Amino acid sequence: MSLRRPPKEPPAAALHVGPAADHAAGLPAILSSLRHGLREMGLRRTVQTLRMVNQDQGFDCMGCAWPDPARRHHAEFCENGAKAVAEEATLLRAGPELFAQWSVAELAEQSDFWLGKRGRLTEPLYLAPGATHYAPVSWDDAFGVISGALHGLASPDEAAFYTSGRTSNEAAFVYQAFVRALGTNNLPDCSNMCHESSGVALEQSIGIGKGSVSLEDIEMADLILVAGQNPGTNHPRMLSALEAAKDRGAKVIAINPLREAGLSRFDNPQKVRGMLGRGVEIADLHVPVRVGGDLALFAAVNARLLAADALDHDFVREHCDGLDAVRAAAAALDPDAVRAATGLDDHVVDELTALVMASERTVICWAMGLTQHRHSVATIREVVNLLLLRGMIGRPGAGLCPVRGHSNVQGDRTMGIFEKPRPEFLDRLEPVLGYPLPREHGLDVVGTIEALRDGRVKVFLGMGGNFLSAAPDTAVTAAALGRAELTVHVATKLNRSHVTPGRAALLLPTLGRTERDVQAGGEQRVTVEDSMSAVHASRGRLEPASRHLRSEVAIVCALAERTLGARTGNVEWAALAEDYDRIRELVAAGIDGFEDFNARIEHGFVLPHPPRDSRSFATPNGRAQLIPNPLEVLDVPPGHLLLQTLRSHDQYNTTIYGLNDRYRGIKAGRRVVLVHPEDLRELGLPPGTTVDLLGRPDRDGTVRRADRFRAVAYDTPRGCAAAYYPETNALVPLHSVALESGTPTSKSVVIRLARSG
Ligand SMILES: Nc1nc2c(c(=O)[nH]1)N[C@H]1C(S)=C(S)[C@@H](COP(=O)(O)OP(=O)(O)OC[C@H]3O[C@@H](n4cnc5c(=O)[nH]c(N)nc54)[C@H](O)[C@@H]3O)O[C@H]1N2
Ligand SMILES: Nc1nc2c(c(=O)[nH]1)N[C@H]1C(S)=C(S)[C@@H](COP(=O)(O)OP(=O)(O)OC[C@H]3O[C@@H](n4cnc5c(=O)[nH]c(N)nc54)[C@H](O)[C@@H]3O)O[C@H]1N2
Ligand SMILES: [Mo]
Repeated sequence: MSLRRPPKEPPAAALHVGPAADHAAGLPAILSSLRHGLREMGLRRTVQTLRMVNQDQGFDCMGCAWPDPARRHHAEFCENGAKAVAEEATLLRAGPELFAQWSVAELAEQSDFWLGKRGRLTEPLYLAPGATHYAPVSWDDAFGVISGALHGLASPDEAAFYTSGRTSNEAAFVYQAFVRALGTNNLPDCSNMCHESSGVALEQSIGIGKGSVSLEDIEMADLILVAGQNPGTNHPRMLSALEAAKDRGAKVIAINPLREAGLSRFDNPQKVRGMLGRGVEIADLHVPVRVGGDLALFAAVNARLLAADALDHDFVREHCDGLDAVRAAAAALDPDAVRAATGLDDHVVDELTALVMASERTVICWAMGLTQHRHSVATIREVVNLLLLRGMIGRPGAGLCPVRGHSNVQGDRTMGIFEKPRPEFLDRLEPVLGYPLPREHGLDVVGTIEALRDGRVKVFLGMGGNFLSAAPDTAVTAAALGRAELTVHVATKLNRSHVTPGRAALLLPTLGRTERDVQAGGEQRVTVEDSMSAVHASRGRLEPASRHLRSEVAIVCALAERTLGARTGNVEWAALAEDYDRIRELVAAGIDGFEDFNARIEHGFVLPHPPRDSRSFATPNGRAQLIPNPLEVLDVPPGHLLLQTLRSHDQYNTTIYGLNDRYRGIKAGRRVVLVHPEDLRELGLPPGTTVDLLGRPDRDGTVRRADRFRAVAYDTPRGCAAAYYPETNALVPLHSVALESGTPTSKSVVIRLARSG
């Protein structure tokens, strides 16, 4: 294949819109993942790799953070995981020839899809100040460049260290230890854009920022609410758990502006009836809430529970504060405001409430549809209020289930990847590391972009991820990164952040989770924590994509040694990289819940969760908090729509696998905007019209825009629209963040449509 001529993406005219599917998985899912695997890896490697996903001696799937069932199917099969694995285990290589031929400016003109399809990075690369092309550099020189830049800063707070959620516990632990040894808490991470709102709300309400259920709880529940989540695409293995619950008689309610395929019917590819395409109906009730209407919806359900006195009085008396305040807020709730915010008829809310009242074991699952709005923290507190009023925390078959995205995003937080570490966390860790840890809060993702833009941060290091494309306000973020003196990315594959460099840039290739990690002390394992706080080992088996690759742990330790010297406090950096057991010893001594870490990874273990384990709450007064939340109705001016930016079936965050969204009937293109047919009619835009998406002007008159989208008539509530991330990130204003959590409001962007010129 000639590197000069990229395979052209299909022209806009190829885009095809068919009917949306009413079910997920089944045979098409298997065929799709096999096709993807074969194209990237060939037959032998496909079979070899897929056999090791989530098996006892294999690697942890990077597809999502949904836990593994104790009894595994022969292949714990999921299209999502198979594609994520193929993406990493691909035989394609982005070697130095590619970077010799293509300038950074030329690479930047290519699509995300094209960049990712170049294959695995093979050697460290350096873009010197003023250079046009990345060129190979030795690891040693690369570390020299970074340590030189860090030493040149007036303060360690002029550097920021991003983490994406694939980083293992071991790498995350040494990374935060290094960053804090430098003297800063500038540790932004993908969580800031993801489940931060969940963490903030849960900390306030129940004293711990994690979910309170196990997989068994899901299977034992009699009622499961799935709010703001599209498991058929993003957590396909969750459908098996929902199916198991349904087999035992549970009811499932989907709360979602869209009627997502996996929730309406699921053909379990592990079962014959699923293979033949006669799956089970998953959702018993679909609640088509307006975008951003969940706060009002949950408040309205809670008001009905209070009015009917359908409370677990013993639980509330023994464990909760705030009943009177919540009662007063419920009494003051304005039914018209609820109707305006939710777009729902009262009888739908009544039906939902009746199901909640009839349930003895309720689980609520949620994801980005709840966390990426201005009032997300309040929304999630209202979700918690519901379960507290009903006594559904710390009861088998019941509880809170924020479904995480990246496979170790929860573990990274546990290891201390957090710009606002709790003092108790630092107090416990400090004597173990043996050097002082900074206390002042650091920058989150949005804070980092602002600081780069204003010249307050000069060195940016990304441990994985694709900071530019994942972040809001693409043009602003690109310009901000461009002002940095040095940008460094530790990565497996090429992406847009790498071709939007600072004045100088380094690209450091690393091992993926599928690959063998051999250090001086022998072959290494790493560990990860899933969405339900279970920690287990992961061991790669494939030969690394190139002999130059280093593990994330090895990269951090070598950089720390180069920058700080061989030893900092009690930490000997090189020794940690030789044998990861030594890292786990530090974790065992310094972080709660990891006693005997090395001994226990063999079989895995579940971290303590006081509300789940003993109905105890580590809030300031030891009680769970019922918190009243004033209603917010988003203001959408006439002629405007409320846009949510979501994932297609053929992408993993900013990595685009393909251009189809099978379940939603979209083929061969991603620049589509889904709008209610009546709204299109009122706007005078027949389906199929090419439109530009325009944001509301800023005070200085700036209008954010994303051009040339196909308008598609779709079953979504009136006044709402949907389009894919990351193409639409340019529309999300940097300053538009969730109250208290700072999460960009990627699920509620006010836009208008204009016919493209
Ligand atoms: N294949 C695949 N798997 C993934 C990922 C991926 O990109 N691809 N990403 C991973 C990551 S990091 C994450 S965080 C998760 C994300 O998993 P999801 O949260 O399922 O991802 P989104 O596509 O953002 O979908 C949000 C869902 O919320 C709904 N929604 C939008 N706005 C609202 C609202 O206001 N209220 C309600 N009730 N619903 C709303 C949308 O219609 C959509 O169904 O998936 C993880 N798994
Ligand atoms: N508009 C809008 N924006 C969003 C969202 C949204 O719903 N709408 N969702 C947000 C969410 S939930 C999230 S989590 C973020 C995601 O933000 P990120 O986590 O930053 O983005 P990813 O696309 O997951 O990162 C992919 C890159 O990670 C690198 N990579 C893959 N595997 C490894 C590995 O093992 N090690 C290393 N070092 N690198 C690796 C590859 O180079 C790949 O290109 O985006 C957020 N942005
Ligand atoms: Mo995420």
